[in-house]
Amino acid sequence: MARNKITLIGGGQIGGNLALIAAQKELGDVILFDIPRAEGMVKGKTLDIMQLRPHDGYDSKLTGTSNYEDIKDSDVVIITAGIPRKPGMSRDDLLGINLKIISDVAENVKKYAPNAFVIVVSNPLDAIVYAFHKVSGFSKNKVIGMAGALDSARFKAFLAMETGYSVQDIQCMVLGGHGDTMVPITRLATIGGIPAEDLISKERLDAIIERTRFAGGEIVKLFGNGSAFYAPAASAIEMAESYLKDKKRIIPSAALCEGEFGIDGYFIGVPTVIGANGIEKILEFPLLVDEKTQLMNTLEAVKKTVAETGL
Ligand code: A3D
Repeated sequence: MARNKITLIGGGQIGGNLALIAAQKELGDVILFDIPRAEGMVKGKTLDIMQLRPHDGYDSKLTGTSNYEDIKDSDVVIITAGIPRKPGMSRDDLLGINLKIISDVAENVKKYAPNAFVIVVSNPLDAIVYAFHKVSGFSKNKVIGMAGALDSARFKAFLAMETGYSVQDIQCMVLGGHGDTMVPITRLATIGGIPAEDLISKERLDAIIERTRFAGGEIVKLFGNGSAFYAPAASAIEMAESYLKDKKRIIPSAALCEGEFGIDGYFIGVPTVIGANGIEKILEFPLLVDEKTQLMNTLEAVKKTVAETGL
């Protein structure tokens, strides 16, 4: 059986870690693509990971390239192409630059990998995934934005750090746009199946939610140059794996809503079922009034950035 082909467009911080995790999880052969200026970097990174192969014994092939023909017939494409946030820069400041980049990427993915499941990571996420969908014309089940997987993982990590209990037994869901207006559904956060609200004081829980909202910025500030990359890479791989293995995992992700949660025509973070057909379902459930208000608030923020794309 031929191995799956996983293309990573953008071979920077997240791209390199995507290649490493995809290889270590034995998901398939990896193409790490970047612009000609960065060709040496992606060739070097993939060669380095090839030399890690003898340690785990998996025979996948990793190729660094700046030639779009090499992405031909990919099963999955994960896009991190763009520039990351610098201190003082909002995700929206990135829009102008990353919009041009995503348009070029979308044209090429459409040409060379028209059947791929595409996971967009570049910021501002909700607008960039929208732009990819518009420019490529891909069907809505094949285009998804990674954000909720990361925001939920951050919420889980902070709850584990607060309680000292295993992160494995913590469940959380963060919906909405990928930005400060994201919507953590606090009542659905559980620790060992017990509502977190019953185990942690309101004051501490509020502080954890606030930290989750600004978790990306916290790391941007610490780095001083660039944004988070390990957890974002792991989050996107979790989505790719669910597609490739038809796991039907339920992962909050930016999906094109057409009426779900009262949202129409926008990509926004909602619980998605990811399987062999891509986004197989958006799991809609009743929201409390306050949650609905927060979701509409985040929708306004998403609408504003999408309007700025002019698409
Ligand atoms: P970085 O290490 O700069 O890598 C980006 C790569 O994209 C660089 O190697 C560039 O050379 C490359 N690139 C630029 N233009 C093109 C192009 N036209 N075609 C192909 N590749 C190109 O950044 P990073 O890996 O740290 O972050 C990548 C993106 O992910 C940024 O937009 C971040 O803001 C975003 N990000 C999103 C999240 C989410 O949760 C959504 C989290 C963290 C980062």
